[in-house]
Amino acid sequence: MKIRRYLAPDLRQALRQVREAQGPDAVILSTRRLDGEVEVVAAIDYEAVADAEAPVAEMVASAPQDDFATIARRTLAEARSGEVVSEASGGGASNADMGEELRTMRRLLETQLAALAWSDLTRRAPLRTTLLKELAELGIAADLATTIAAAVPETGELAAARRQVFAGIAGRLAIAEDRWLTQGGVVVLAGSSGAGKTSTLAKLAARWVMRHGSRELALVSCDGARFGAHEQLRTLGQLLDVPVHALTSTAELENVLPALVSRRLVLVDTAGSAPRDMQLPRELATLAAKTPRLETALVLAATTQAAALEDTVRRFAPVTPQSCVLTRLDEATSLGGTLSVLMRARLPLAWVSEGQRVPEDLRPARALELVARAVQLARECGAAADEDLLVRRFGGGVRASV
Ligand SMILES: Nc1nc2c(ncn2[C@@H]2O[C@H](COP(=O)(O)OP(=O)(O)O)[C@@H](O)[C@H]2O)c(=O)[nH]1
Ligand SMILES: [Mg+2]
Repeated sequence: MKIRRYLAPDLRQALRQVREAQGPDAVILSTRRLDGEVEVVAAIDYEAVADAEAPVAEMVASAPQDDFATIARRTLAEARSGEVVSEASGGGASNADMGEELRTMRRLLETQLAALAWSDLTRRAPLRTTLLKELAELGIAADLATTIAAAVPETGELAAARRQVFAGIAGRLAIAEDRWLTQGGVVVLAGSSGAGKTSTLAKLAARWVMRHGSRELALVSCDGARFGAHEQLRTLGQLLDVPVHALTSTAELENVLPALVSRRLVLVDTAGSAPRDMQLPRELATLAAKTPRLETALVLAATTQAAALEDTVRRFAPVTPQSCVLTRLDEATSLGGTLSVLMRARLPLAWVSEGQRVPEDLRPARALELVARAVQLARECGAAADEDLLVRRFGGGVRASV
């Protein structure tokens, strides 16, 4: 075994020296900072090159404790820039091994740094870490939680800080005042299948008739895909004494809408839009460009995973939906993910639906009520964020601000 020590201004240059002097099979035994330089100790075992695969944990453990954070930061910065990895993986199989070792080391260091940063923050800002933990328990996305908690001064009482956090969430939720039932419009309800589009339409239609009578309302079904969808709307139309237009697709809307200009409110039901399917968003975008009165409202179920809700919001972005309706609130076991999607999208929430009864189970959206509901659900479901989760969620974000 031949062991050598290298000194260089940074880790990248030190590693280059190692490779030039001892070849690609050299194993890094330790790294540390010395008087503004990086010292790397490397070894090559000519008899058993296989032994050179020293566990990364040993390499890290051999680094002096006081220099750990500094070395780690630098290593991370360099590894992130891709220089070390790409250099290491530029040669043969052993270089690839070295690249893999560095990547493993980077992951290890990232975890270590996140844990260090989180425990440091817990010591320096206990109130903020308590708030971050509670936000994680609500299910609020890490980036939003970090921003919301950072706006609360560390000096106050926990109860007051909590109120500020709730107000922070509520303030980021855009709420749309009801215009449909007061002024009318051409409202297209869109979203994934089963989200509650037809039920919401029925609830809105029934409320309109109760308030204004049936004369100025028209219903349009563009759901030619789902078996019985047209009949469902026709039955509703008969009950409310309102005309129903059954179309096979939204593309036909353009021909039907001119005949409905005298109707103050036109409610349009659409077929469920599948993940990644852009057909309906495209058709609606084209139609919206030609029909100023037309607005799209996304119907989002609170029981849907945040990623799927985000997909719906992203796909319908070309249509620029004016608002959304949140359904199935009564079935949700956590609301943080859904609220995070709404906060990010800044999509004004007009109504919330919390049951199947027509027309009772529909209420105008209220931001603080939703936050209170999210808190209540987290309490009822015993949501708990353990230390590992908090480190993973916030260690990285906190590190950037340390
Ligand atoms: N529990 C509950 N069920 C709902 C809610 N909204 C709709 N549903 C039910 O969900 C199912 C699908 O609703 P539907 O309106 O047909 O969805 P669509 O495919 O988007 O038109 C129906 O059985 C509805 O009664 C709600 O807020 N809460
Ligand atoms: Mg439907």
